[in-house]
Amino acid sequence: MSTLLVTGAAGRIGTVLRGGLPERGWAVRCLDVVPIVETRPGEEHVVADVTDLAAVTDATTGAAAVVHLAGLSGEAPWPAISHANIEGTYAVLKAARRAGVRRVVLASSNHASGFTPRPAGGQLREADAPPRPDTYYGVAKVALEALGSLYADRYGMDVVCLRIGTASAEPTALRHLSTWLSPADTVSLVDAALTAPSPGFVVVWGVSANTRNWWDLTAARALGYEPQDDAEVYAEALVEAYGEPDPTDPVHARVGGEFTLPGYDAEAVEARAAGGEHP
Ligand code: 15L
Repeated sequence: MSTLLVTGAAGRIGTVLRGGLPERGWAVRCLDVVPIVETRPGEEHVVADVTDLAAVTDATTGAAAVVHLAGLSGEAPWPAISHANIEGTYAVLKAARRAGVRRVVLASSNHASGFTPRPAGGQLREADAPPRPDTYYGVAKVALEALGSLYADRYGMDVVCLRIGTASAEPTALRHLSTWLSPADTVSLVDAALTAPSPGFVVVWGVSANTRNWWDLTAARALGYEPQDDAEVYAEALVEAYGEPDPTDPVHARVGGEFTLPGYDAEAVEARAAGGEHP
C-alpha cells in the first residue's frame, strides 16, 4: 500500500475518500484541524492546522501523494477564506515539495469559474472556462489552481486540480441534476487523478456521468476517470417537487449557480457574519 496524505480528512469529501481509497491500495494518513471521532482501521491521524507549514511538512514526509481538501467549503469573510484556503494551499504545496512528494491532487471548485455562462449548445470544456470566480471562495480556488500551476512548472510536480461540482450523497436541488458528483465517483475521480501517468498540471471538472451535464468530462476521462452514476435517476422526484429547470435562471445558466446571486455578494456575507445588515 502507498501512503496518501489527505488534508481536511474529517470533512464530507474526506470521509468519502477514507471509505473508498483503501480498497484501491491507498493507506490514508488523515490531517485535520479537528480530531476524527470515527477512525477506520489502518488510518494514521494528525491533528494540525493546514497552514502550519512545519506540521504539514512532517505529515507529508514519507507519503507517495497528497490530496488537499482542507479549507472552508463555501463563502466566508475574506480574512477567513484567505487564511484557510489560500495560505493552506500554499503550505500544502510547499510541504509536498520539501518532502519530495511529486503528486498533489487539489480540490478546486466550479466556483473558480462561477460567472462563466452556459454555452448555447454543447458542453463546456475547462479551457473555455478560465478564472471567473463568483465569490471570495471562488477567488481562493483560482489561487489554488494558480499555485498548483506554479509548482508544476517550477518544480516538475504533477498537480491535478479537480473543479468539483456538487459532491453529496444524492442530488437535492434541480441544479444538482447537472452538477452532482456521487460518493463512488468521487473515489474514482480522485484515484484516477492519483494514478494517471505523468499528467503534469491539469484542471478537470468533477461530476458524475449525469445525463444533464453541461461540463465536458473529456479531460477527466483522459486521466482514467470512469464515472458510473447519473443524477437522472433522481430527476422525476426533483422535477415533481420544483418543476423543470428554467434555462434563463442564473442558477441554471451560470457555472456557479446560486453562488452568483446577490445573496452571495461578499459584503452581504461579511455583514451577515458580523451580525449586521447588508448596506
Ligand atoms: C462547492 O464548491 C461547495 O464546497 C459546495 O458546498 C457546493 O456549493 C458546491 O460547490 C456546488 O456548486 O454545488
